[in-house]
Amino acid sequence: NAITPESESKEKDDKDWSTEQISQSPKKAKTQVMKISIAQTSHGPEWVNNVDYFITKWHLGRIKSTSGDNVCVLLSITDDVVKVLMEEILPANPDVLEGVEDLRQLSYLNEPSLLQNLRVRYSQDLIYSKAGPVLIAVNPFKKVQIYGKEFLSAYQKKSLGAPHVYAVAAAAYDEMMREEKNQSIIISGESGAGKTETAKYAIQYLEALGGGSFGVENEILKTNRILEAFGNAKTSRNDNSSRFGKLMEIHFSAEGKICGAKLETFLLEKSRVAQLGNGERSYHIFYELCAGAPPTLKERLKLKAANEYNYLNQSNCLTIGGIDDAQKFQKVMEAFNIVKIPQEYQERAFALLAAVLWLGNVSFEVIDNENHVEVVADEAVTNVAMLMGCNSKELMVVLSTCKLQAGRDCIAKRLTLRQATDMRDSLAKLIYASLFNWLVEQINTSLEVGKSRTGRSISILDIYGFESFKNNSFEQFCINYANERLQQHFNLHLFKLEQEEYERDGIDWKKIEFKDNKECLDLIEKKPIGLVSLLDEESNFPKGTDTTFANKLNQHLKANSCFKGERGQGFRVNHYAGEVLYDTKGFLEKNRDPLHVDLIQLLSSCKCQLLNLFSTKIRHKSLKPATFSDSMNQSVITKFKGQLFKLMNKLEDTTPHFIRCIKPNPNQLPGLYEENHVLQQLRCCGVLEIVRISRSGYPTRLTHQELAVRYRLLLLDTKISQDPLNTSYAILKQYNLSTEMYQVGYTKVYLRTGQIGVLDERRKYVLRVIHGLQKQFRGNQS
Ligand code: AD9
Ligand code: MG
Repeated sequence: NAITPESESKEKDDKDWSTEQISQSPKKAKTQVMKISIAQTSHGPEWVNNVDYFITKWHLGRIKSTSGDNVCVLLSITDDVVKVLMEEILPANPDVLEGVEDLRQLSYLNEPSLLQNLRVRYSQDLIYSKAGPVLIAVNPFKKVQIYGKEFLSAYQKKSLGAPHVYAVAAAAYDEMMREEKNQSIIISGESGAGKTETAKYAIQYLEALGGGSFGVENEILKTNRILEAFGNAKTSRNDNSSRFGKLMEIHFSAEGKICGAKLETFLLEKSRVAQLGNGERSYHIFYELCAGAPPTLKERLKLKAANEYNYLNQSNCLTIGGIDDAQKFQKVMEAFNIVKIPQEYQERAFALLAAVLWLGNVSFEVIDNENHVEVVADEAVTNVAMLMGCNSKELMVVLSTCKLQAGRDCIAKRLTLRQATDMRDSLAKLIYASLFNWLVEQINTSLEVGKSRTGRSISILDIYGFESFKNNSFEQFCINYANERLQQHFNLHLFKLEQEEYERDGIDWKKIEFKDNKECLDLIEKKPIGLVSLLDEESNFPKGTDTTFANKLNQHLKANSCFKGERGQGFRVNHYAGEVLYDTKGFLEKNRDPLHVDLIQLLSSCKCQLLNLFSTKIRHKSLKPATFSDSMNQSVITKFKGQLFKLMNKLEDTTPHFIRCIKPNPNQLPGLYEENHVLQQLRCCGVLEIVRISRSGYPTRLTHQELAVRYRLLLLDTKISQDPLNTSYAILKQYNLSTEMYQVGYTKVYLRTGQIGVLDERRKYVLRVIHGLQKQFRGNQS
């Protein structure tokens, strides 16, 4: 169903074909047979929720004849001849370019050609490819024998050069040592595309380089077990989905040995603690604890099976195929020891997890006809109080009332069922998020051993990729905003690299234009009239609602071409990766993320040191003077924006290496390459952008040596010196390639799209003639 890999072996026609004439002079094509791709558009299943997304199927074929705008094409798979419009066909690449390592080697950089090239490689388990400076990793969803000791050492010794995440890590390391400049490896891609796995392989490479006397080099990967247990969950898209972003900064000594590391995390999805989509799970650690805690610990924590807890059993999904939660729990305990979390604190952490689970079972009883409630005094609330180390009466009061200041007096007002449930869930989320942050601190303390005096580091960023669902809320907005920022970084860097290469090789390089995403970033960030500012303004406004927010956007942002207002509560943003329709429902509340003073007070009154610590931290932040830039009074989006700015500043001081992970099918299955699924991601993660940049320049680059070796046989004038540069010149001249079509640099020849096809066609022709002559010669001899 794609431009099928029909190659020489299946050729129905002996005639030579050219890929070039098709775009240059269709009329000449009448007598030629060509390899082309035809698009067939039809409505497809709604795997991506863009309103009118079309599935395009590409077929490989050859042009039989042309008449006016029409072309008759012989389809390679079916042998059918179809009549299509000239504009519906695209040239395919010559077979010599099938499955190339770097997509930019392709003469024709159209979408079907890229898809075809990646498909050919994927079918041979070549999951890594390059698009110029960017590594593309297509998730194999199975074990591929390309990792481990042998490969690590081959990439260290440079005896293997094929695209690989190890090669990226090696390049980053070498450049850091050579240039004494910090490096970053920026990994992106949609959920389940393989970012976290790829990040682990990059760390594995760096760890294998060894450490000094610090011993941290063996710890970094192991801390991942803690992070994944507490920060990953099964979602509909990935059984091990990271619900936070992370930046791992690895420090090196002057000798190039690992001497420490620092972890930074972004925006953990708190809502998952209390609310699950059907078929999804909460954070792994809850199930692991229930399944794997030793009996004595279970007894102390009053722990039951996972299905007894409302927070876990609401989604009809308690286990993950092929995963043994109990065994995983052992691994987490080991990792806790590696990070040197004292036994006593480990148990406190587990007690808090149990408290969160029991909180979900706390229930309320309506006591009047205004829906006011009282907490039901059962085993759940008693256990929560015991595990948190507080008085259960006090806990019940906090969960069912709120204190109001009336003049000098403080009065308690009963909560409604809805309010009380929210209060209970807020407490669970607060405890869990604080625990997560505390663990990150513990990991950092443990990894920080030998703070690098050299300041040399490699940072690995594993952050959520662009998201576009049927329903897009505040979370998607934050994620896409982060991606928009990263995309800008990516664009700037890529263009700089391109230009540098041309300049280095001494060729004339008029600045190519490129579409940046400044307008979209302005739409989001501009002060005082941007999405973030308007959201904050409305969140601070007591009477603000999601609808008034939507109206405000409509009123103020109309002029920006990346914005489209919608009726009701929606709005559209034209992101670099496509248009996303957001629903403002819940935006204000999620952005305010109110912290209840009563809950913080409760935490500080508990007999649990961890909870006291959490409350101190929160208070410490909130007691700072309420300046505009103060972090506690900041909304979630403003905090996130600040974090992003810090991240971008850090990344800007590094040499970036980009990895784009691609998910070949939505079902997490091995061996299944769904073209449209891949295409959408190539568009989203900017691979097409790289290709577009290349297209506006000179996509084919051959060293003079390469050109000479392959095409010398075409030279009519055999007296030309053997020097590769002279040979290059002579070949280009002989074929009268217009000077606009190529440039000759110090080391390479740069060709415009399609030119290599012209040369290759000639080469084939000459080879055939030689072959014929040889045959004739042999015939004459015998
Ligand atoms: V999410 O945005 O955190 O939901 P990721 O991180 O992009 O997502 P992840 O790395 O978790 O995806 O990969 C998903 C699954 O794909 C893994 O659990 C593996 O089963 C599988 N995977 C990914 N990369 C590889 C690989 N190089 N080799 C084998 C892989 N399997
Ligand atoms: Mg992940």
